[in-house]
Amino acid sequence: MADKKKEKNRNRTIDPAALEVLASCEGNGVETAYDRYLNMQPQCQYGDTGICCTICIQGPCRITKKASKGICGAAPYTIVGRNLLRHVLGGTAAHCDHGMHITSVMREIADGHESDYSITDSDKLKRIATKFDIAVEGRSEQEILKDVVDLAEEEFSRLDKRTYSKWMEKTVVPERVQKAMDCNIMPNSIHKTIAESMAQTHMGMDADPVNLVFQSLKTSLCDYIGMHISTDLSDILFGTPTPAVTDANMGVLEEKNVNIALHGHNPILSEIVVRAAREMQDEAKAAGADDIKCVGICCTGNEVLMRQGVPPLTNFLSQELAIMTGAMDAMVVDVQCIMPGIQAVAECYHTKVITTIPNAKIPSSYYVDFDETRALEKAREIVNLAIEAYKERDPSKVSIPQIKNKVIAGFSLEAMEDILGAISPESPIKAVTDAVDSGELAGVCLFAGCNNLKVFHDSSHFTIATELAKNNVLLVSTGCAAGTFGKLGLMNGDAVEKYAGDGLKAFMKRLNEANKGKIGEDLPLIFHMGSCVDNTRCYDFVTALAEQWKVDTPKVPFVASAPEAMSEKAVSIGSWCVTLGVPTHVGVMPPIPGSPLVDGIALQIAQDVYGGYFMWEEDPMEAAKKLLAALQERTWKMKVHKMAAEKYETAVSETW
Ligand code: BF8
Ligand code: SF4
Repeated sequence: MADKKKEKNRNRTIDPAALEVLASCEGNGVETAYDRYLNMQPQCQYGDTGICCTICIQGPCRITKKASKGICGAAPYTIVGRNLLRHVLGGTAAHCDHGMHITSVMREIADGHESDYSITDSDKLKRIATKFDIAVEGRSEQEILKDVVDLAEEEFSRLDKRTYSKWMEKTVVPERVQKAMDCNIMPNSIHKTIAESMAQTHMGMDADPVNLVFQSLKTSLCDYIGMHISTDLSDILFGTPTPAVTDANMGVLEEKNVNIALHGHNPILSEIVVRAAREMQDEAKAAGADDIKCVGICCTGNEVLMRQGVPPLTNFLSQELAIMTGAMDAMVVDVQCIMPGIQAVAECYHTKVITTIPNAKIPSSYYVDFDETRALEKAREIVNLAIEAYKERDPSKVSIPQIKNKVIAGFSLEAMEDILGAISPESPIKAVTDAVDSGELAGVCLFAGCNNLKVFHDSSHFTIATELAKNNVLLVSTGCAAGTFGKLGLMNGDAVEKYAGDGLKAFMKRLNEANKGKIGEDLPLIFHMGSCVDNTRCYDFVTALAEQWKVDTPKVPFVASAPEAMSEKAVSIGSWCVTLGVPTHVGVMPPIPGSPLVDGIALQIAQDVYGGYFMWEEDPMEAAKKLLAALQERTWKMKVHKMAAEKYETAVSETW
């Protein structure tokens, strides 16, 4: 239950730049999510615990002492299970829509149509093709690409029930594929599974909570597949990220520049706007500006940070505050996590909100139909709108917090392997497994996920990460969690000195010495692995660790944490993490406890079946303890199993 006292405080953030903007705009009538959260209190407890059903229009049905079932007779476990599956579906559909969009752009290139896009990373294309047994030798790039695109399209559309997802089959350890087959949750394809799940949650369909939870997991595996396709194809199209150095937080805005925020998720739009902005300096100068500055918000910000070194401005919760600096000329958005509230805020300033995608429009915003077949032309149109807006800027409203921190980002798994390979050339990943085996590192933690006003903005991310660093956990991050760490100065070498325990410090020192001069900077405390779809890069890391240790993933001392989870995508990602063997902390209570049965499946039964499980914990210090305990349990068990294997000269036990 939320503490009512803390809900009187509008300034629910620890980001000093966000605090400064909130303070400077106090009382000026501009409303943000921080205000609306207070207006929303108290929030409905039926919805909060998952026992409100609106699946049919006899509803809403709420479970109370008087009404223990919905009008149709649905028990709380059915209502909670069905709502859970609908959440996972929302997340999966969003990621897969993103993946389809990239696939459609690749299809244009593969079919030889004229396009402003082209293949940047031919090596990655060949690596992906080889993974899927697509012939590479003696074939043109175009021929290989055509086969890769055919396969990607099939991953979305296959109806044959005897053929299973190749992207799943080839990117996880075989034991995980077997587990999915044994539990009957191995997807044939994305669209088929989404249709099944939507049908399953219709009124009068599935009432069995276990069946609903298993279908949630099957759907979440489609989320994994769609995300993996997105990452792989984006790398082929725009390049596999390599380390990039820049700054993060509001201080990256330049008063004398045309400032353009790239907000949303898909690099198809943001990459080309960055390109157009770099070509249009003269137009900006003609309007009286020094230059054009692109900055990133949310995951498309992560995409262009990873590949283009574009500075990240802020993360999800503070997106409206970016406009309130008075120095934002355009906020260009594509899909997902774009608060409709940005338009009302923009109307108090000169900022143009530019929507671009047919299924993500905001009333009163500028709409530029981003037709990828005329991508550069459209991007120039967008940049021109920003330049026009710059001329309307009111200097009396400009107030940019002078707060920024150095960020070293761009750590694709390939880039990580390059760095780890400097101390372990034969098998880069062995640098990590050796450090865990020797006790130098306690394990690895992925920080993923959003911001959520139910907890203080950025606070849980910061507290848990620094606590784990102190306890020698190697940290990787994506999404808005990575946004926090960049803004608050945890993604640079100084943070290692400040926060890492002795073991982690020693490990980082070895890495820095072996990689001297490669990046021109010391390696960061937390490795930025990209946007939310790039959580699959992090899971490839888990797979690589499992392969190195020769165990199934539930044995690997790797945990995940979404301290400020908010979106349906966070629910679907968390669900596949658990299915694929990762203990997963969620720092905001999801709408599940209305059914102790479904709650028990998430917390305990999942572990018995899949080896991964959820941990709900809102208190960040407690969460850090639970994550550490999960890592310790795994390192201890692995040691015991290894000793037994050596003694009896056998393979390491498959059980967990
Ligand atoms: O996909 S972390 S708030 S921006 S959902 Fe959204 Fe959450 Fe941010 Fe990226 Ni991911
Ligand atoms: Fe109520 Fe059943 Fe309809 Fe849900 S599906 S709203 S529980 S009648």
